[in-house]
Amino acid sequence: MNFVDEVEIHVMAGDGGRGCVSFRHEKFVPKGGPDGGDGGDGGNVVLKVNPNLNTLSSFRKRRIYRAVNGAPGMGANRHGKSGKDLVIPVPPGTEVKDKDTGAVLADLTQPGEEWVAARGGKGGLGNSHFVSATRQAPRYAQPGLPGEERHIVLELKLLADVGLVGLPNAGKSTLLSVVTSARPKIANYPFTTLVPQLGVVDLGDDRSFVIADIPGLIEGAHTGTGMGIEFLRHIERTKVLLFVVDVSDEDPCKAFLTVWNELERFHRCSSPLTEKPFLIALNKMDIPSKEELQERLGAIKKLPQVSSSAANVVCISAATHENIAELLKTVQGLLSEYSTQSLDAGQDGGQSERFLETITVLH
Ligand SMILES: Nc1nc2c(ncn2[C@@H]2O[C@H](COP(=O)(O)OP(=O)(O)OP(=O)(O)O)[C@@H](O)[C@H]2O)c(=O)[nH]1
Ligand SMILES: [Mg+2]
Repeated sequence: MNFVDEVEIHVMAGDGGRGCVSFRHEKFVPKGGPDGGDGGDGGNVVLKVNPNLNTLSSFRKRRIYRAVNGAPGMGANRHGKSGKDLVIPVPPGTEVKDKDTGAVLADLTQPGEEWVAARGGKGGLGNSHFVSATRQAPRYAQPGLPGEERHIVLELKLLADVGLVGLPNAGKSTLLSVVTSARPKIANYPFTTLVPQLGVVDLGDDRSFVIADIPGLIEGAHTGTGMGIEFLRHIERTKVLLFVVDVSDEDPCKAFLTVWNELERFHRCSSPLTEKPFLIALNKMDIPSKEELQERLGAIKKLPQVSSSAANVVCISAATHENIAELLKTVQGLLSEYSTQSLDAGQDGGQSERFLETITVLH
């Protein structure tokens, strides 16, 4: 998937058309009254959510967006035509920021949702508006106002239900490729995944969920080490986190805690990522001996982060597919729990609707 997650564009609304200076020309009336029409308003630049889009890649080809100017007013009190709005389609989950201040201007999530990025200038009034007792023949009309223009940054946050997190080389992409039709790059070296990937897990009976695979995290990722933690924004809105830990590693607890600590340091979210419901997949169970596996599984379960939240730990092998079906069932269970809870609390915020939209896109 050609995935572009951040683009900068320049939006320019249309200028208002100028008002007209004109006088009635009637037979036998040498000096008719003023009849200059108003200028038309400039067109707005509008961003509109199109649920059939899932990338910002179209913005690579075009950076400048200009709406049409309003037409000038004309004689006989005819108003100028208003400029047409320029409507730019964006995918659901697009956050808009001011390029200069970094302030978040809009968060566009619902299909059909619209946001005016630059407002068109008002058209000027024609001279017929400026008649007064002392001035019967005004030779003045207003100019149109200039349209707004600004540089904005569009940032796409993937809308996935489950976010895969783990150290590089843990097997996240392999797992994604096994449970979805996504074909991410897989290789036996760290940082194979450079851009986030999405995939749909189809459980049949109309049950499915979306998984996001992001680049691996390492210690110090929050300071920019490795690929950094910028990619975590793509899992900010997932309902559940799935930690993928390489159980062939002698110390899988350390691997888990490294990732956990980095997630705790990601402060962009309203609530810490570590407060999300999570589960752990101990991957590569085909490599260690049975005893090693039991010992490592026990150690992980005893970690306070895991025991206090009663999180599920499942041993799997993405390579041999062992226990993959069980893992998916557990994930689905956790997601259903989440949905019931958030529906009770009224916090779903249309997420399930959006998630369905995403699925239709990806199939
Ligand atoms: N033996 C074994 N090897 C596995 C298993 N899962 C993944 N691998 C191998 O582990 C290596 C890393 O797999 P990836 O899926 O690329 O790992 P990743 O977590 O996506 O890595 P990054 O993208 O770098 O973060 C590859 O050589 C895989 O073939 C498994 O269950 N058993
Ligand atoms: Mg990967």
